[in-house]
Amino acid sequence: MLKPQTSSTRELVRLDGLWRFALDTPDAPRPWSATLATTREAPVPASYNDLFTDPVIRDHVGWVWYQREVRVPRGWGDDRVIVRVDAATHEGVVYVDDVEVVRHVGGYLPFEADITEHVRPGAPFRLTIGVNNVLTNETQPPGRVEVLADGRKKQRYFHDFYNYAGLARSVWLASRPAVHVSDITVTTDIDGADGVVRYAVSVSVSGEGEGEGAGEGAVRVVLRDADRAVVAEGDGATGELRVADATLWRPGAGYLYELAVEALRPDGEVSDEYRLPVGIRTVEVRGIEFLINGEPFYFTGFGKHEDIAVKGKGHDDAFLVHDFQLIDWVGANSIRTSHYPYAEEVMDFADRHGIVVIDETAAVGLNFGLIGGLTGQKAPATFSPESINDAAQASHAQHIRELIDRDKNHPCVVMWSIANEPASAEEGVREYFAPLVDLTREADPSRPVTYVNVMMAPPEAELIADLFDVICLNRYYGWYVHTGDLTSAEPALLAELQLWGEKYQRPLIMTEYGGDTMPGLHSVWEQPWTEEYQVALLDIYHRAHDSVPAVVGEQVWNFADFQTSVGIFRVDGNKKGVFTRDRRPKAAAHALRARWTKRDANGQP
Ligand code: GCB
Repeated sequence: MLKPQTSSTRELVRLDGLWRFALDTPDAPRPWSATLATTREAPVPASYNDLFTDPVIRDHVGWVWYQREVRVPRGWGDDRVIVRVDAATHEGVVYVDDVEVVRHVGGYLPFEADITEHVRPGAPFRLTIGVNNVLTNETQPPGRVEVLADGRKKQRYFHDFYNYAGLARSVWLASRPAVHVSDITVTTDIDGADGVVRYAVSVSVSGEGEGEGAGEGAVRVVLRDADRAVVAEGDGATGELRVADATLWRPGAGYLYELAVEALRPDGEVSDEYRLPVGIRTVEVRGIEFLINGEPFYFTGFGKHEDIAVKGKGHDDAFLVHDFQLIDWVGANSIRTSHYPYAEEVMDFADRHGIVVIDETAAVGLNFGLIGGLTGQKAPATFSPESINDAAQASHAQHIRELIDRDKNHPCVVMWSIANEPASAEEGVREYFAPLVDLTREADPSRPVTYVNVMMAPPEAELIADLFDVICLNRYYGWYVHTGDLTSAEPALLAELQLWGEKYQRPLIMTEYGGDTMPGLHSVWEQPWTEEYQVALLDIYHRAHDSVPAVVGEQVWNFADFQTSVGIFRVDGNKKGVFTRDRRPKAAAHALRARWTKRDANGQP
């Protein structure tokens, strides 16, 4: 799905700001049919959970309503009018006045509706968006709602970050012509000094004669360099452009061309223009190497979260800029969008600044083995008709398709991660994942595919690693096992890494390693939670990474402290951040800086 934009044929109004806000209650039927009976206001974009002091809002399970008036710009009479929601966590429904115009499940990906038939240029309408935070076996991520003896509902889930909800990304009103560019797929190659840009464009017609390819006119494309000079041109809905002496998109140097795509009417007039940034680069896995532009790449960086005080998962440009400043300062070259697709602003920024991204789905917590915990309860099977079943797999498949559809043209994305820590040693896991891997490769043959392996599924027990191009490992030696005993942790870690390397002969990335750390806590001994311990723990990993040739990357867990649900393992959230939640460096940040700033942009020493 193309991101809305302004161009010579398109306009855009950002609907961010304060909206009327109310929880759904049984005594308020059809909250969309009139002005919401509330004095409460909530900002968009922001998660709603931490905004208000009322615990009922923070702990609410179910629908909430956002509402505001919107006026369609006067000049949009000849165009289609689109409402676009960048994300509604986890299900969204949009009403224009009394009419439902679109419904979407999947909390971290966009959806849109053509509302032309329901609005008039120059006139206002009432825009109501319902957002449901409920997680089930069939959502990404999964969860379940429990009803307590006193009737309260509690949302349970099997992942570590807090289930923030609401409209955490922007909402847009966009115009576009009836005959419009509805999709573009770009892949790139390098041929000697030339860059090769292959493109495929879909043109759709909205309104009369609606549909993709309906009334198909011609397509023209023009590729410009960063100085706006035309470097290649083409005609037709698919084609290949050659750029002589191309400037490549590289880690640390996100050079972008711009592909202007024009949909032409039969009379040759331009109906629509869409401008897509294009980075020319290649990605390839060869043996135990991960190559970008044919050169070995070593990932340094972090698993992150979209997580800040008050706004929760609300996108914030100031934090975007600051986080990437810190990533640059520490000498890192990459991130993983753990554990869900991030705001498109993040992906665009990474494109422009040459930050390498492992793009992850929201399939986190497909692992019921962790459920019983200390209660002694027997954990249920993860993959079974009663739990993660065919319907869950179909929803996971749809989520992967939507992610690739959104992010396929980002040069920063070098690999898809289709799940974090599923129960990959449990029966049924292969039947579940094999079709999803096939689907991912089919949707995007140009990028490697990975999944992130959990510590409880070591190479002796694991059942799906051979399906993937790269094996990502989350390991907590020195933290969840061998706690406070790095002397035992180090050889255990090294032995496991060597086993993975020998068994699979493909690249390994340590996508999580770390330990909770209270800033300001110090000790001369190996004391978990101290700043010294975090540094010493990271060190044992670095020695192991440096000695196992198949390891092609290290991403510390986590970039910053983040909020979680309550639990005996968490003190106001997860404290494995190298930076605090307000982005102050712990000692580990300086230690990582000393290691990573000695490396080149490809992460090579
Ligand atoms: C993991 C998860 C991550 C958690 C982390 C932890 O393995 O992938 O979401 O936050 O462990 O700190 O326990």
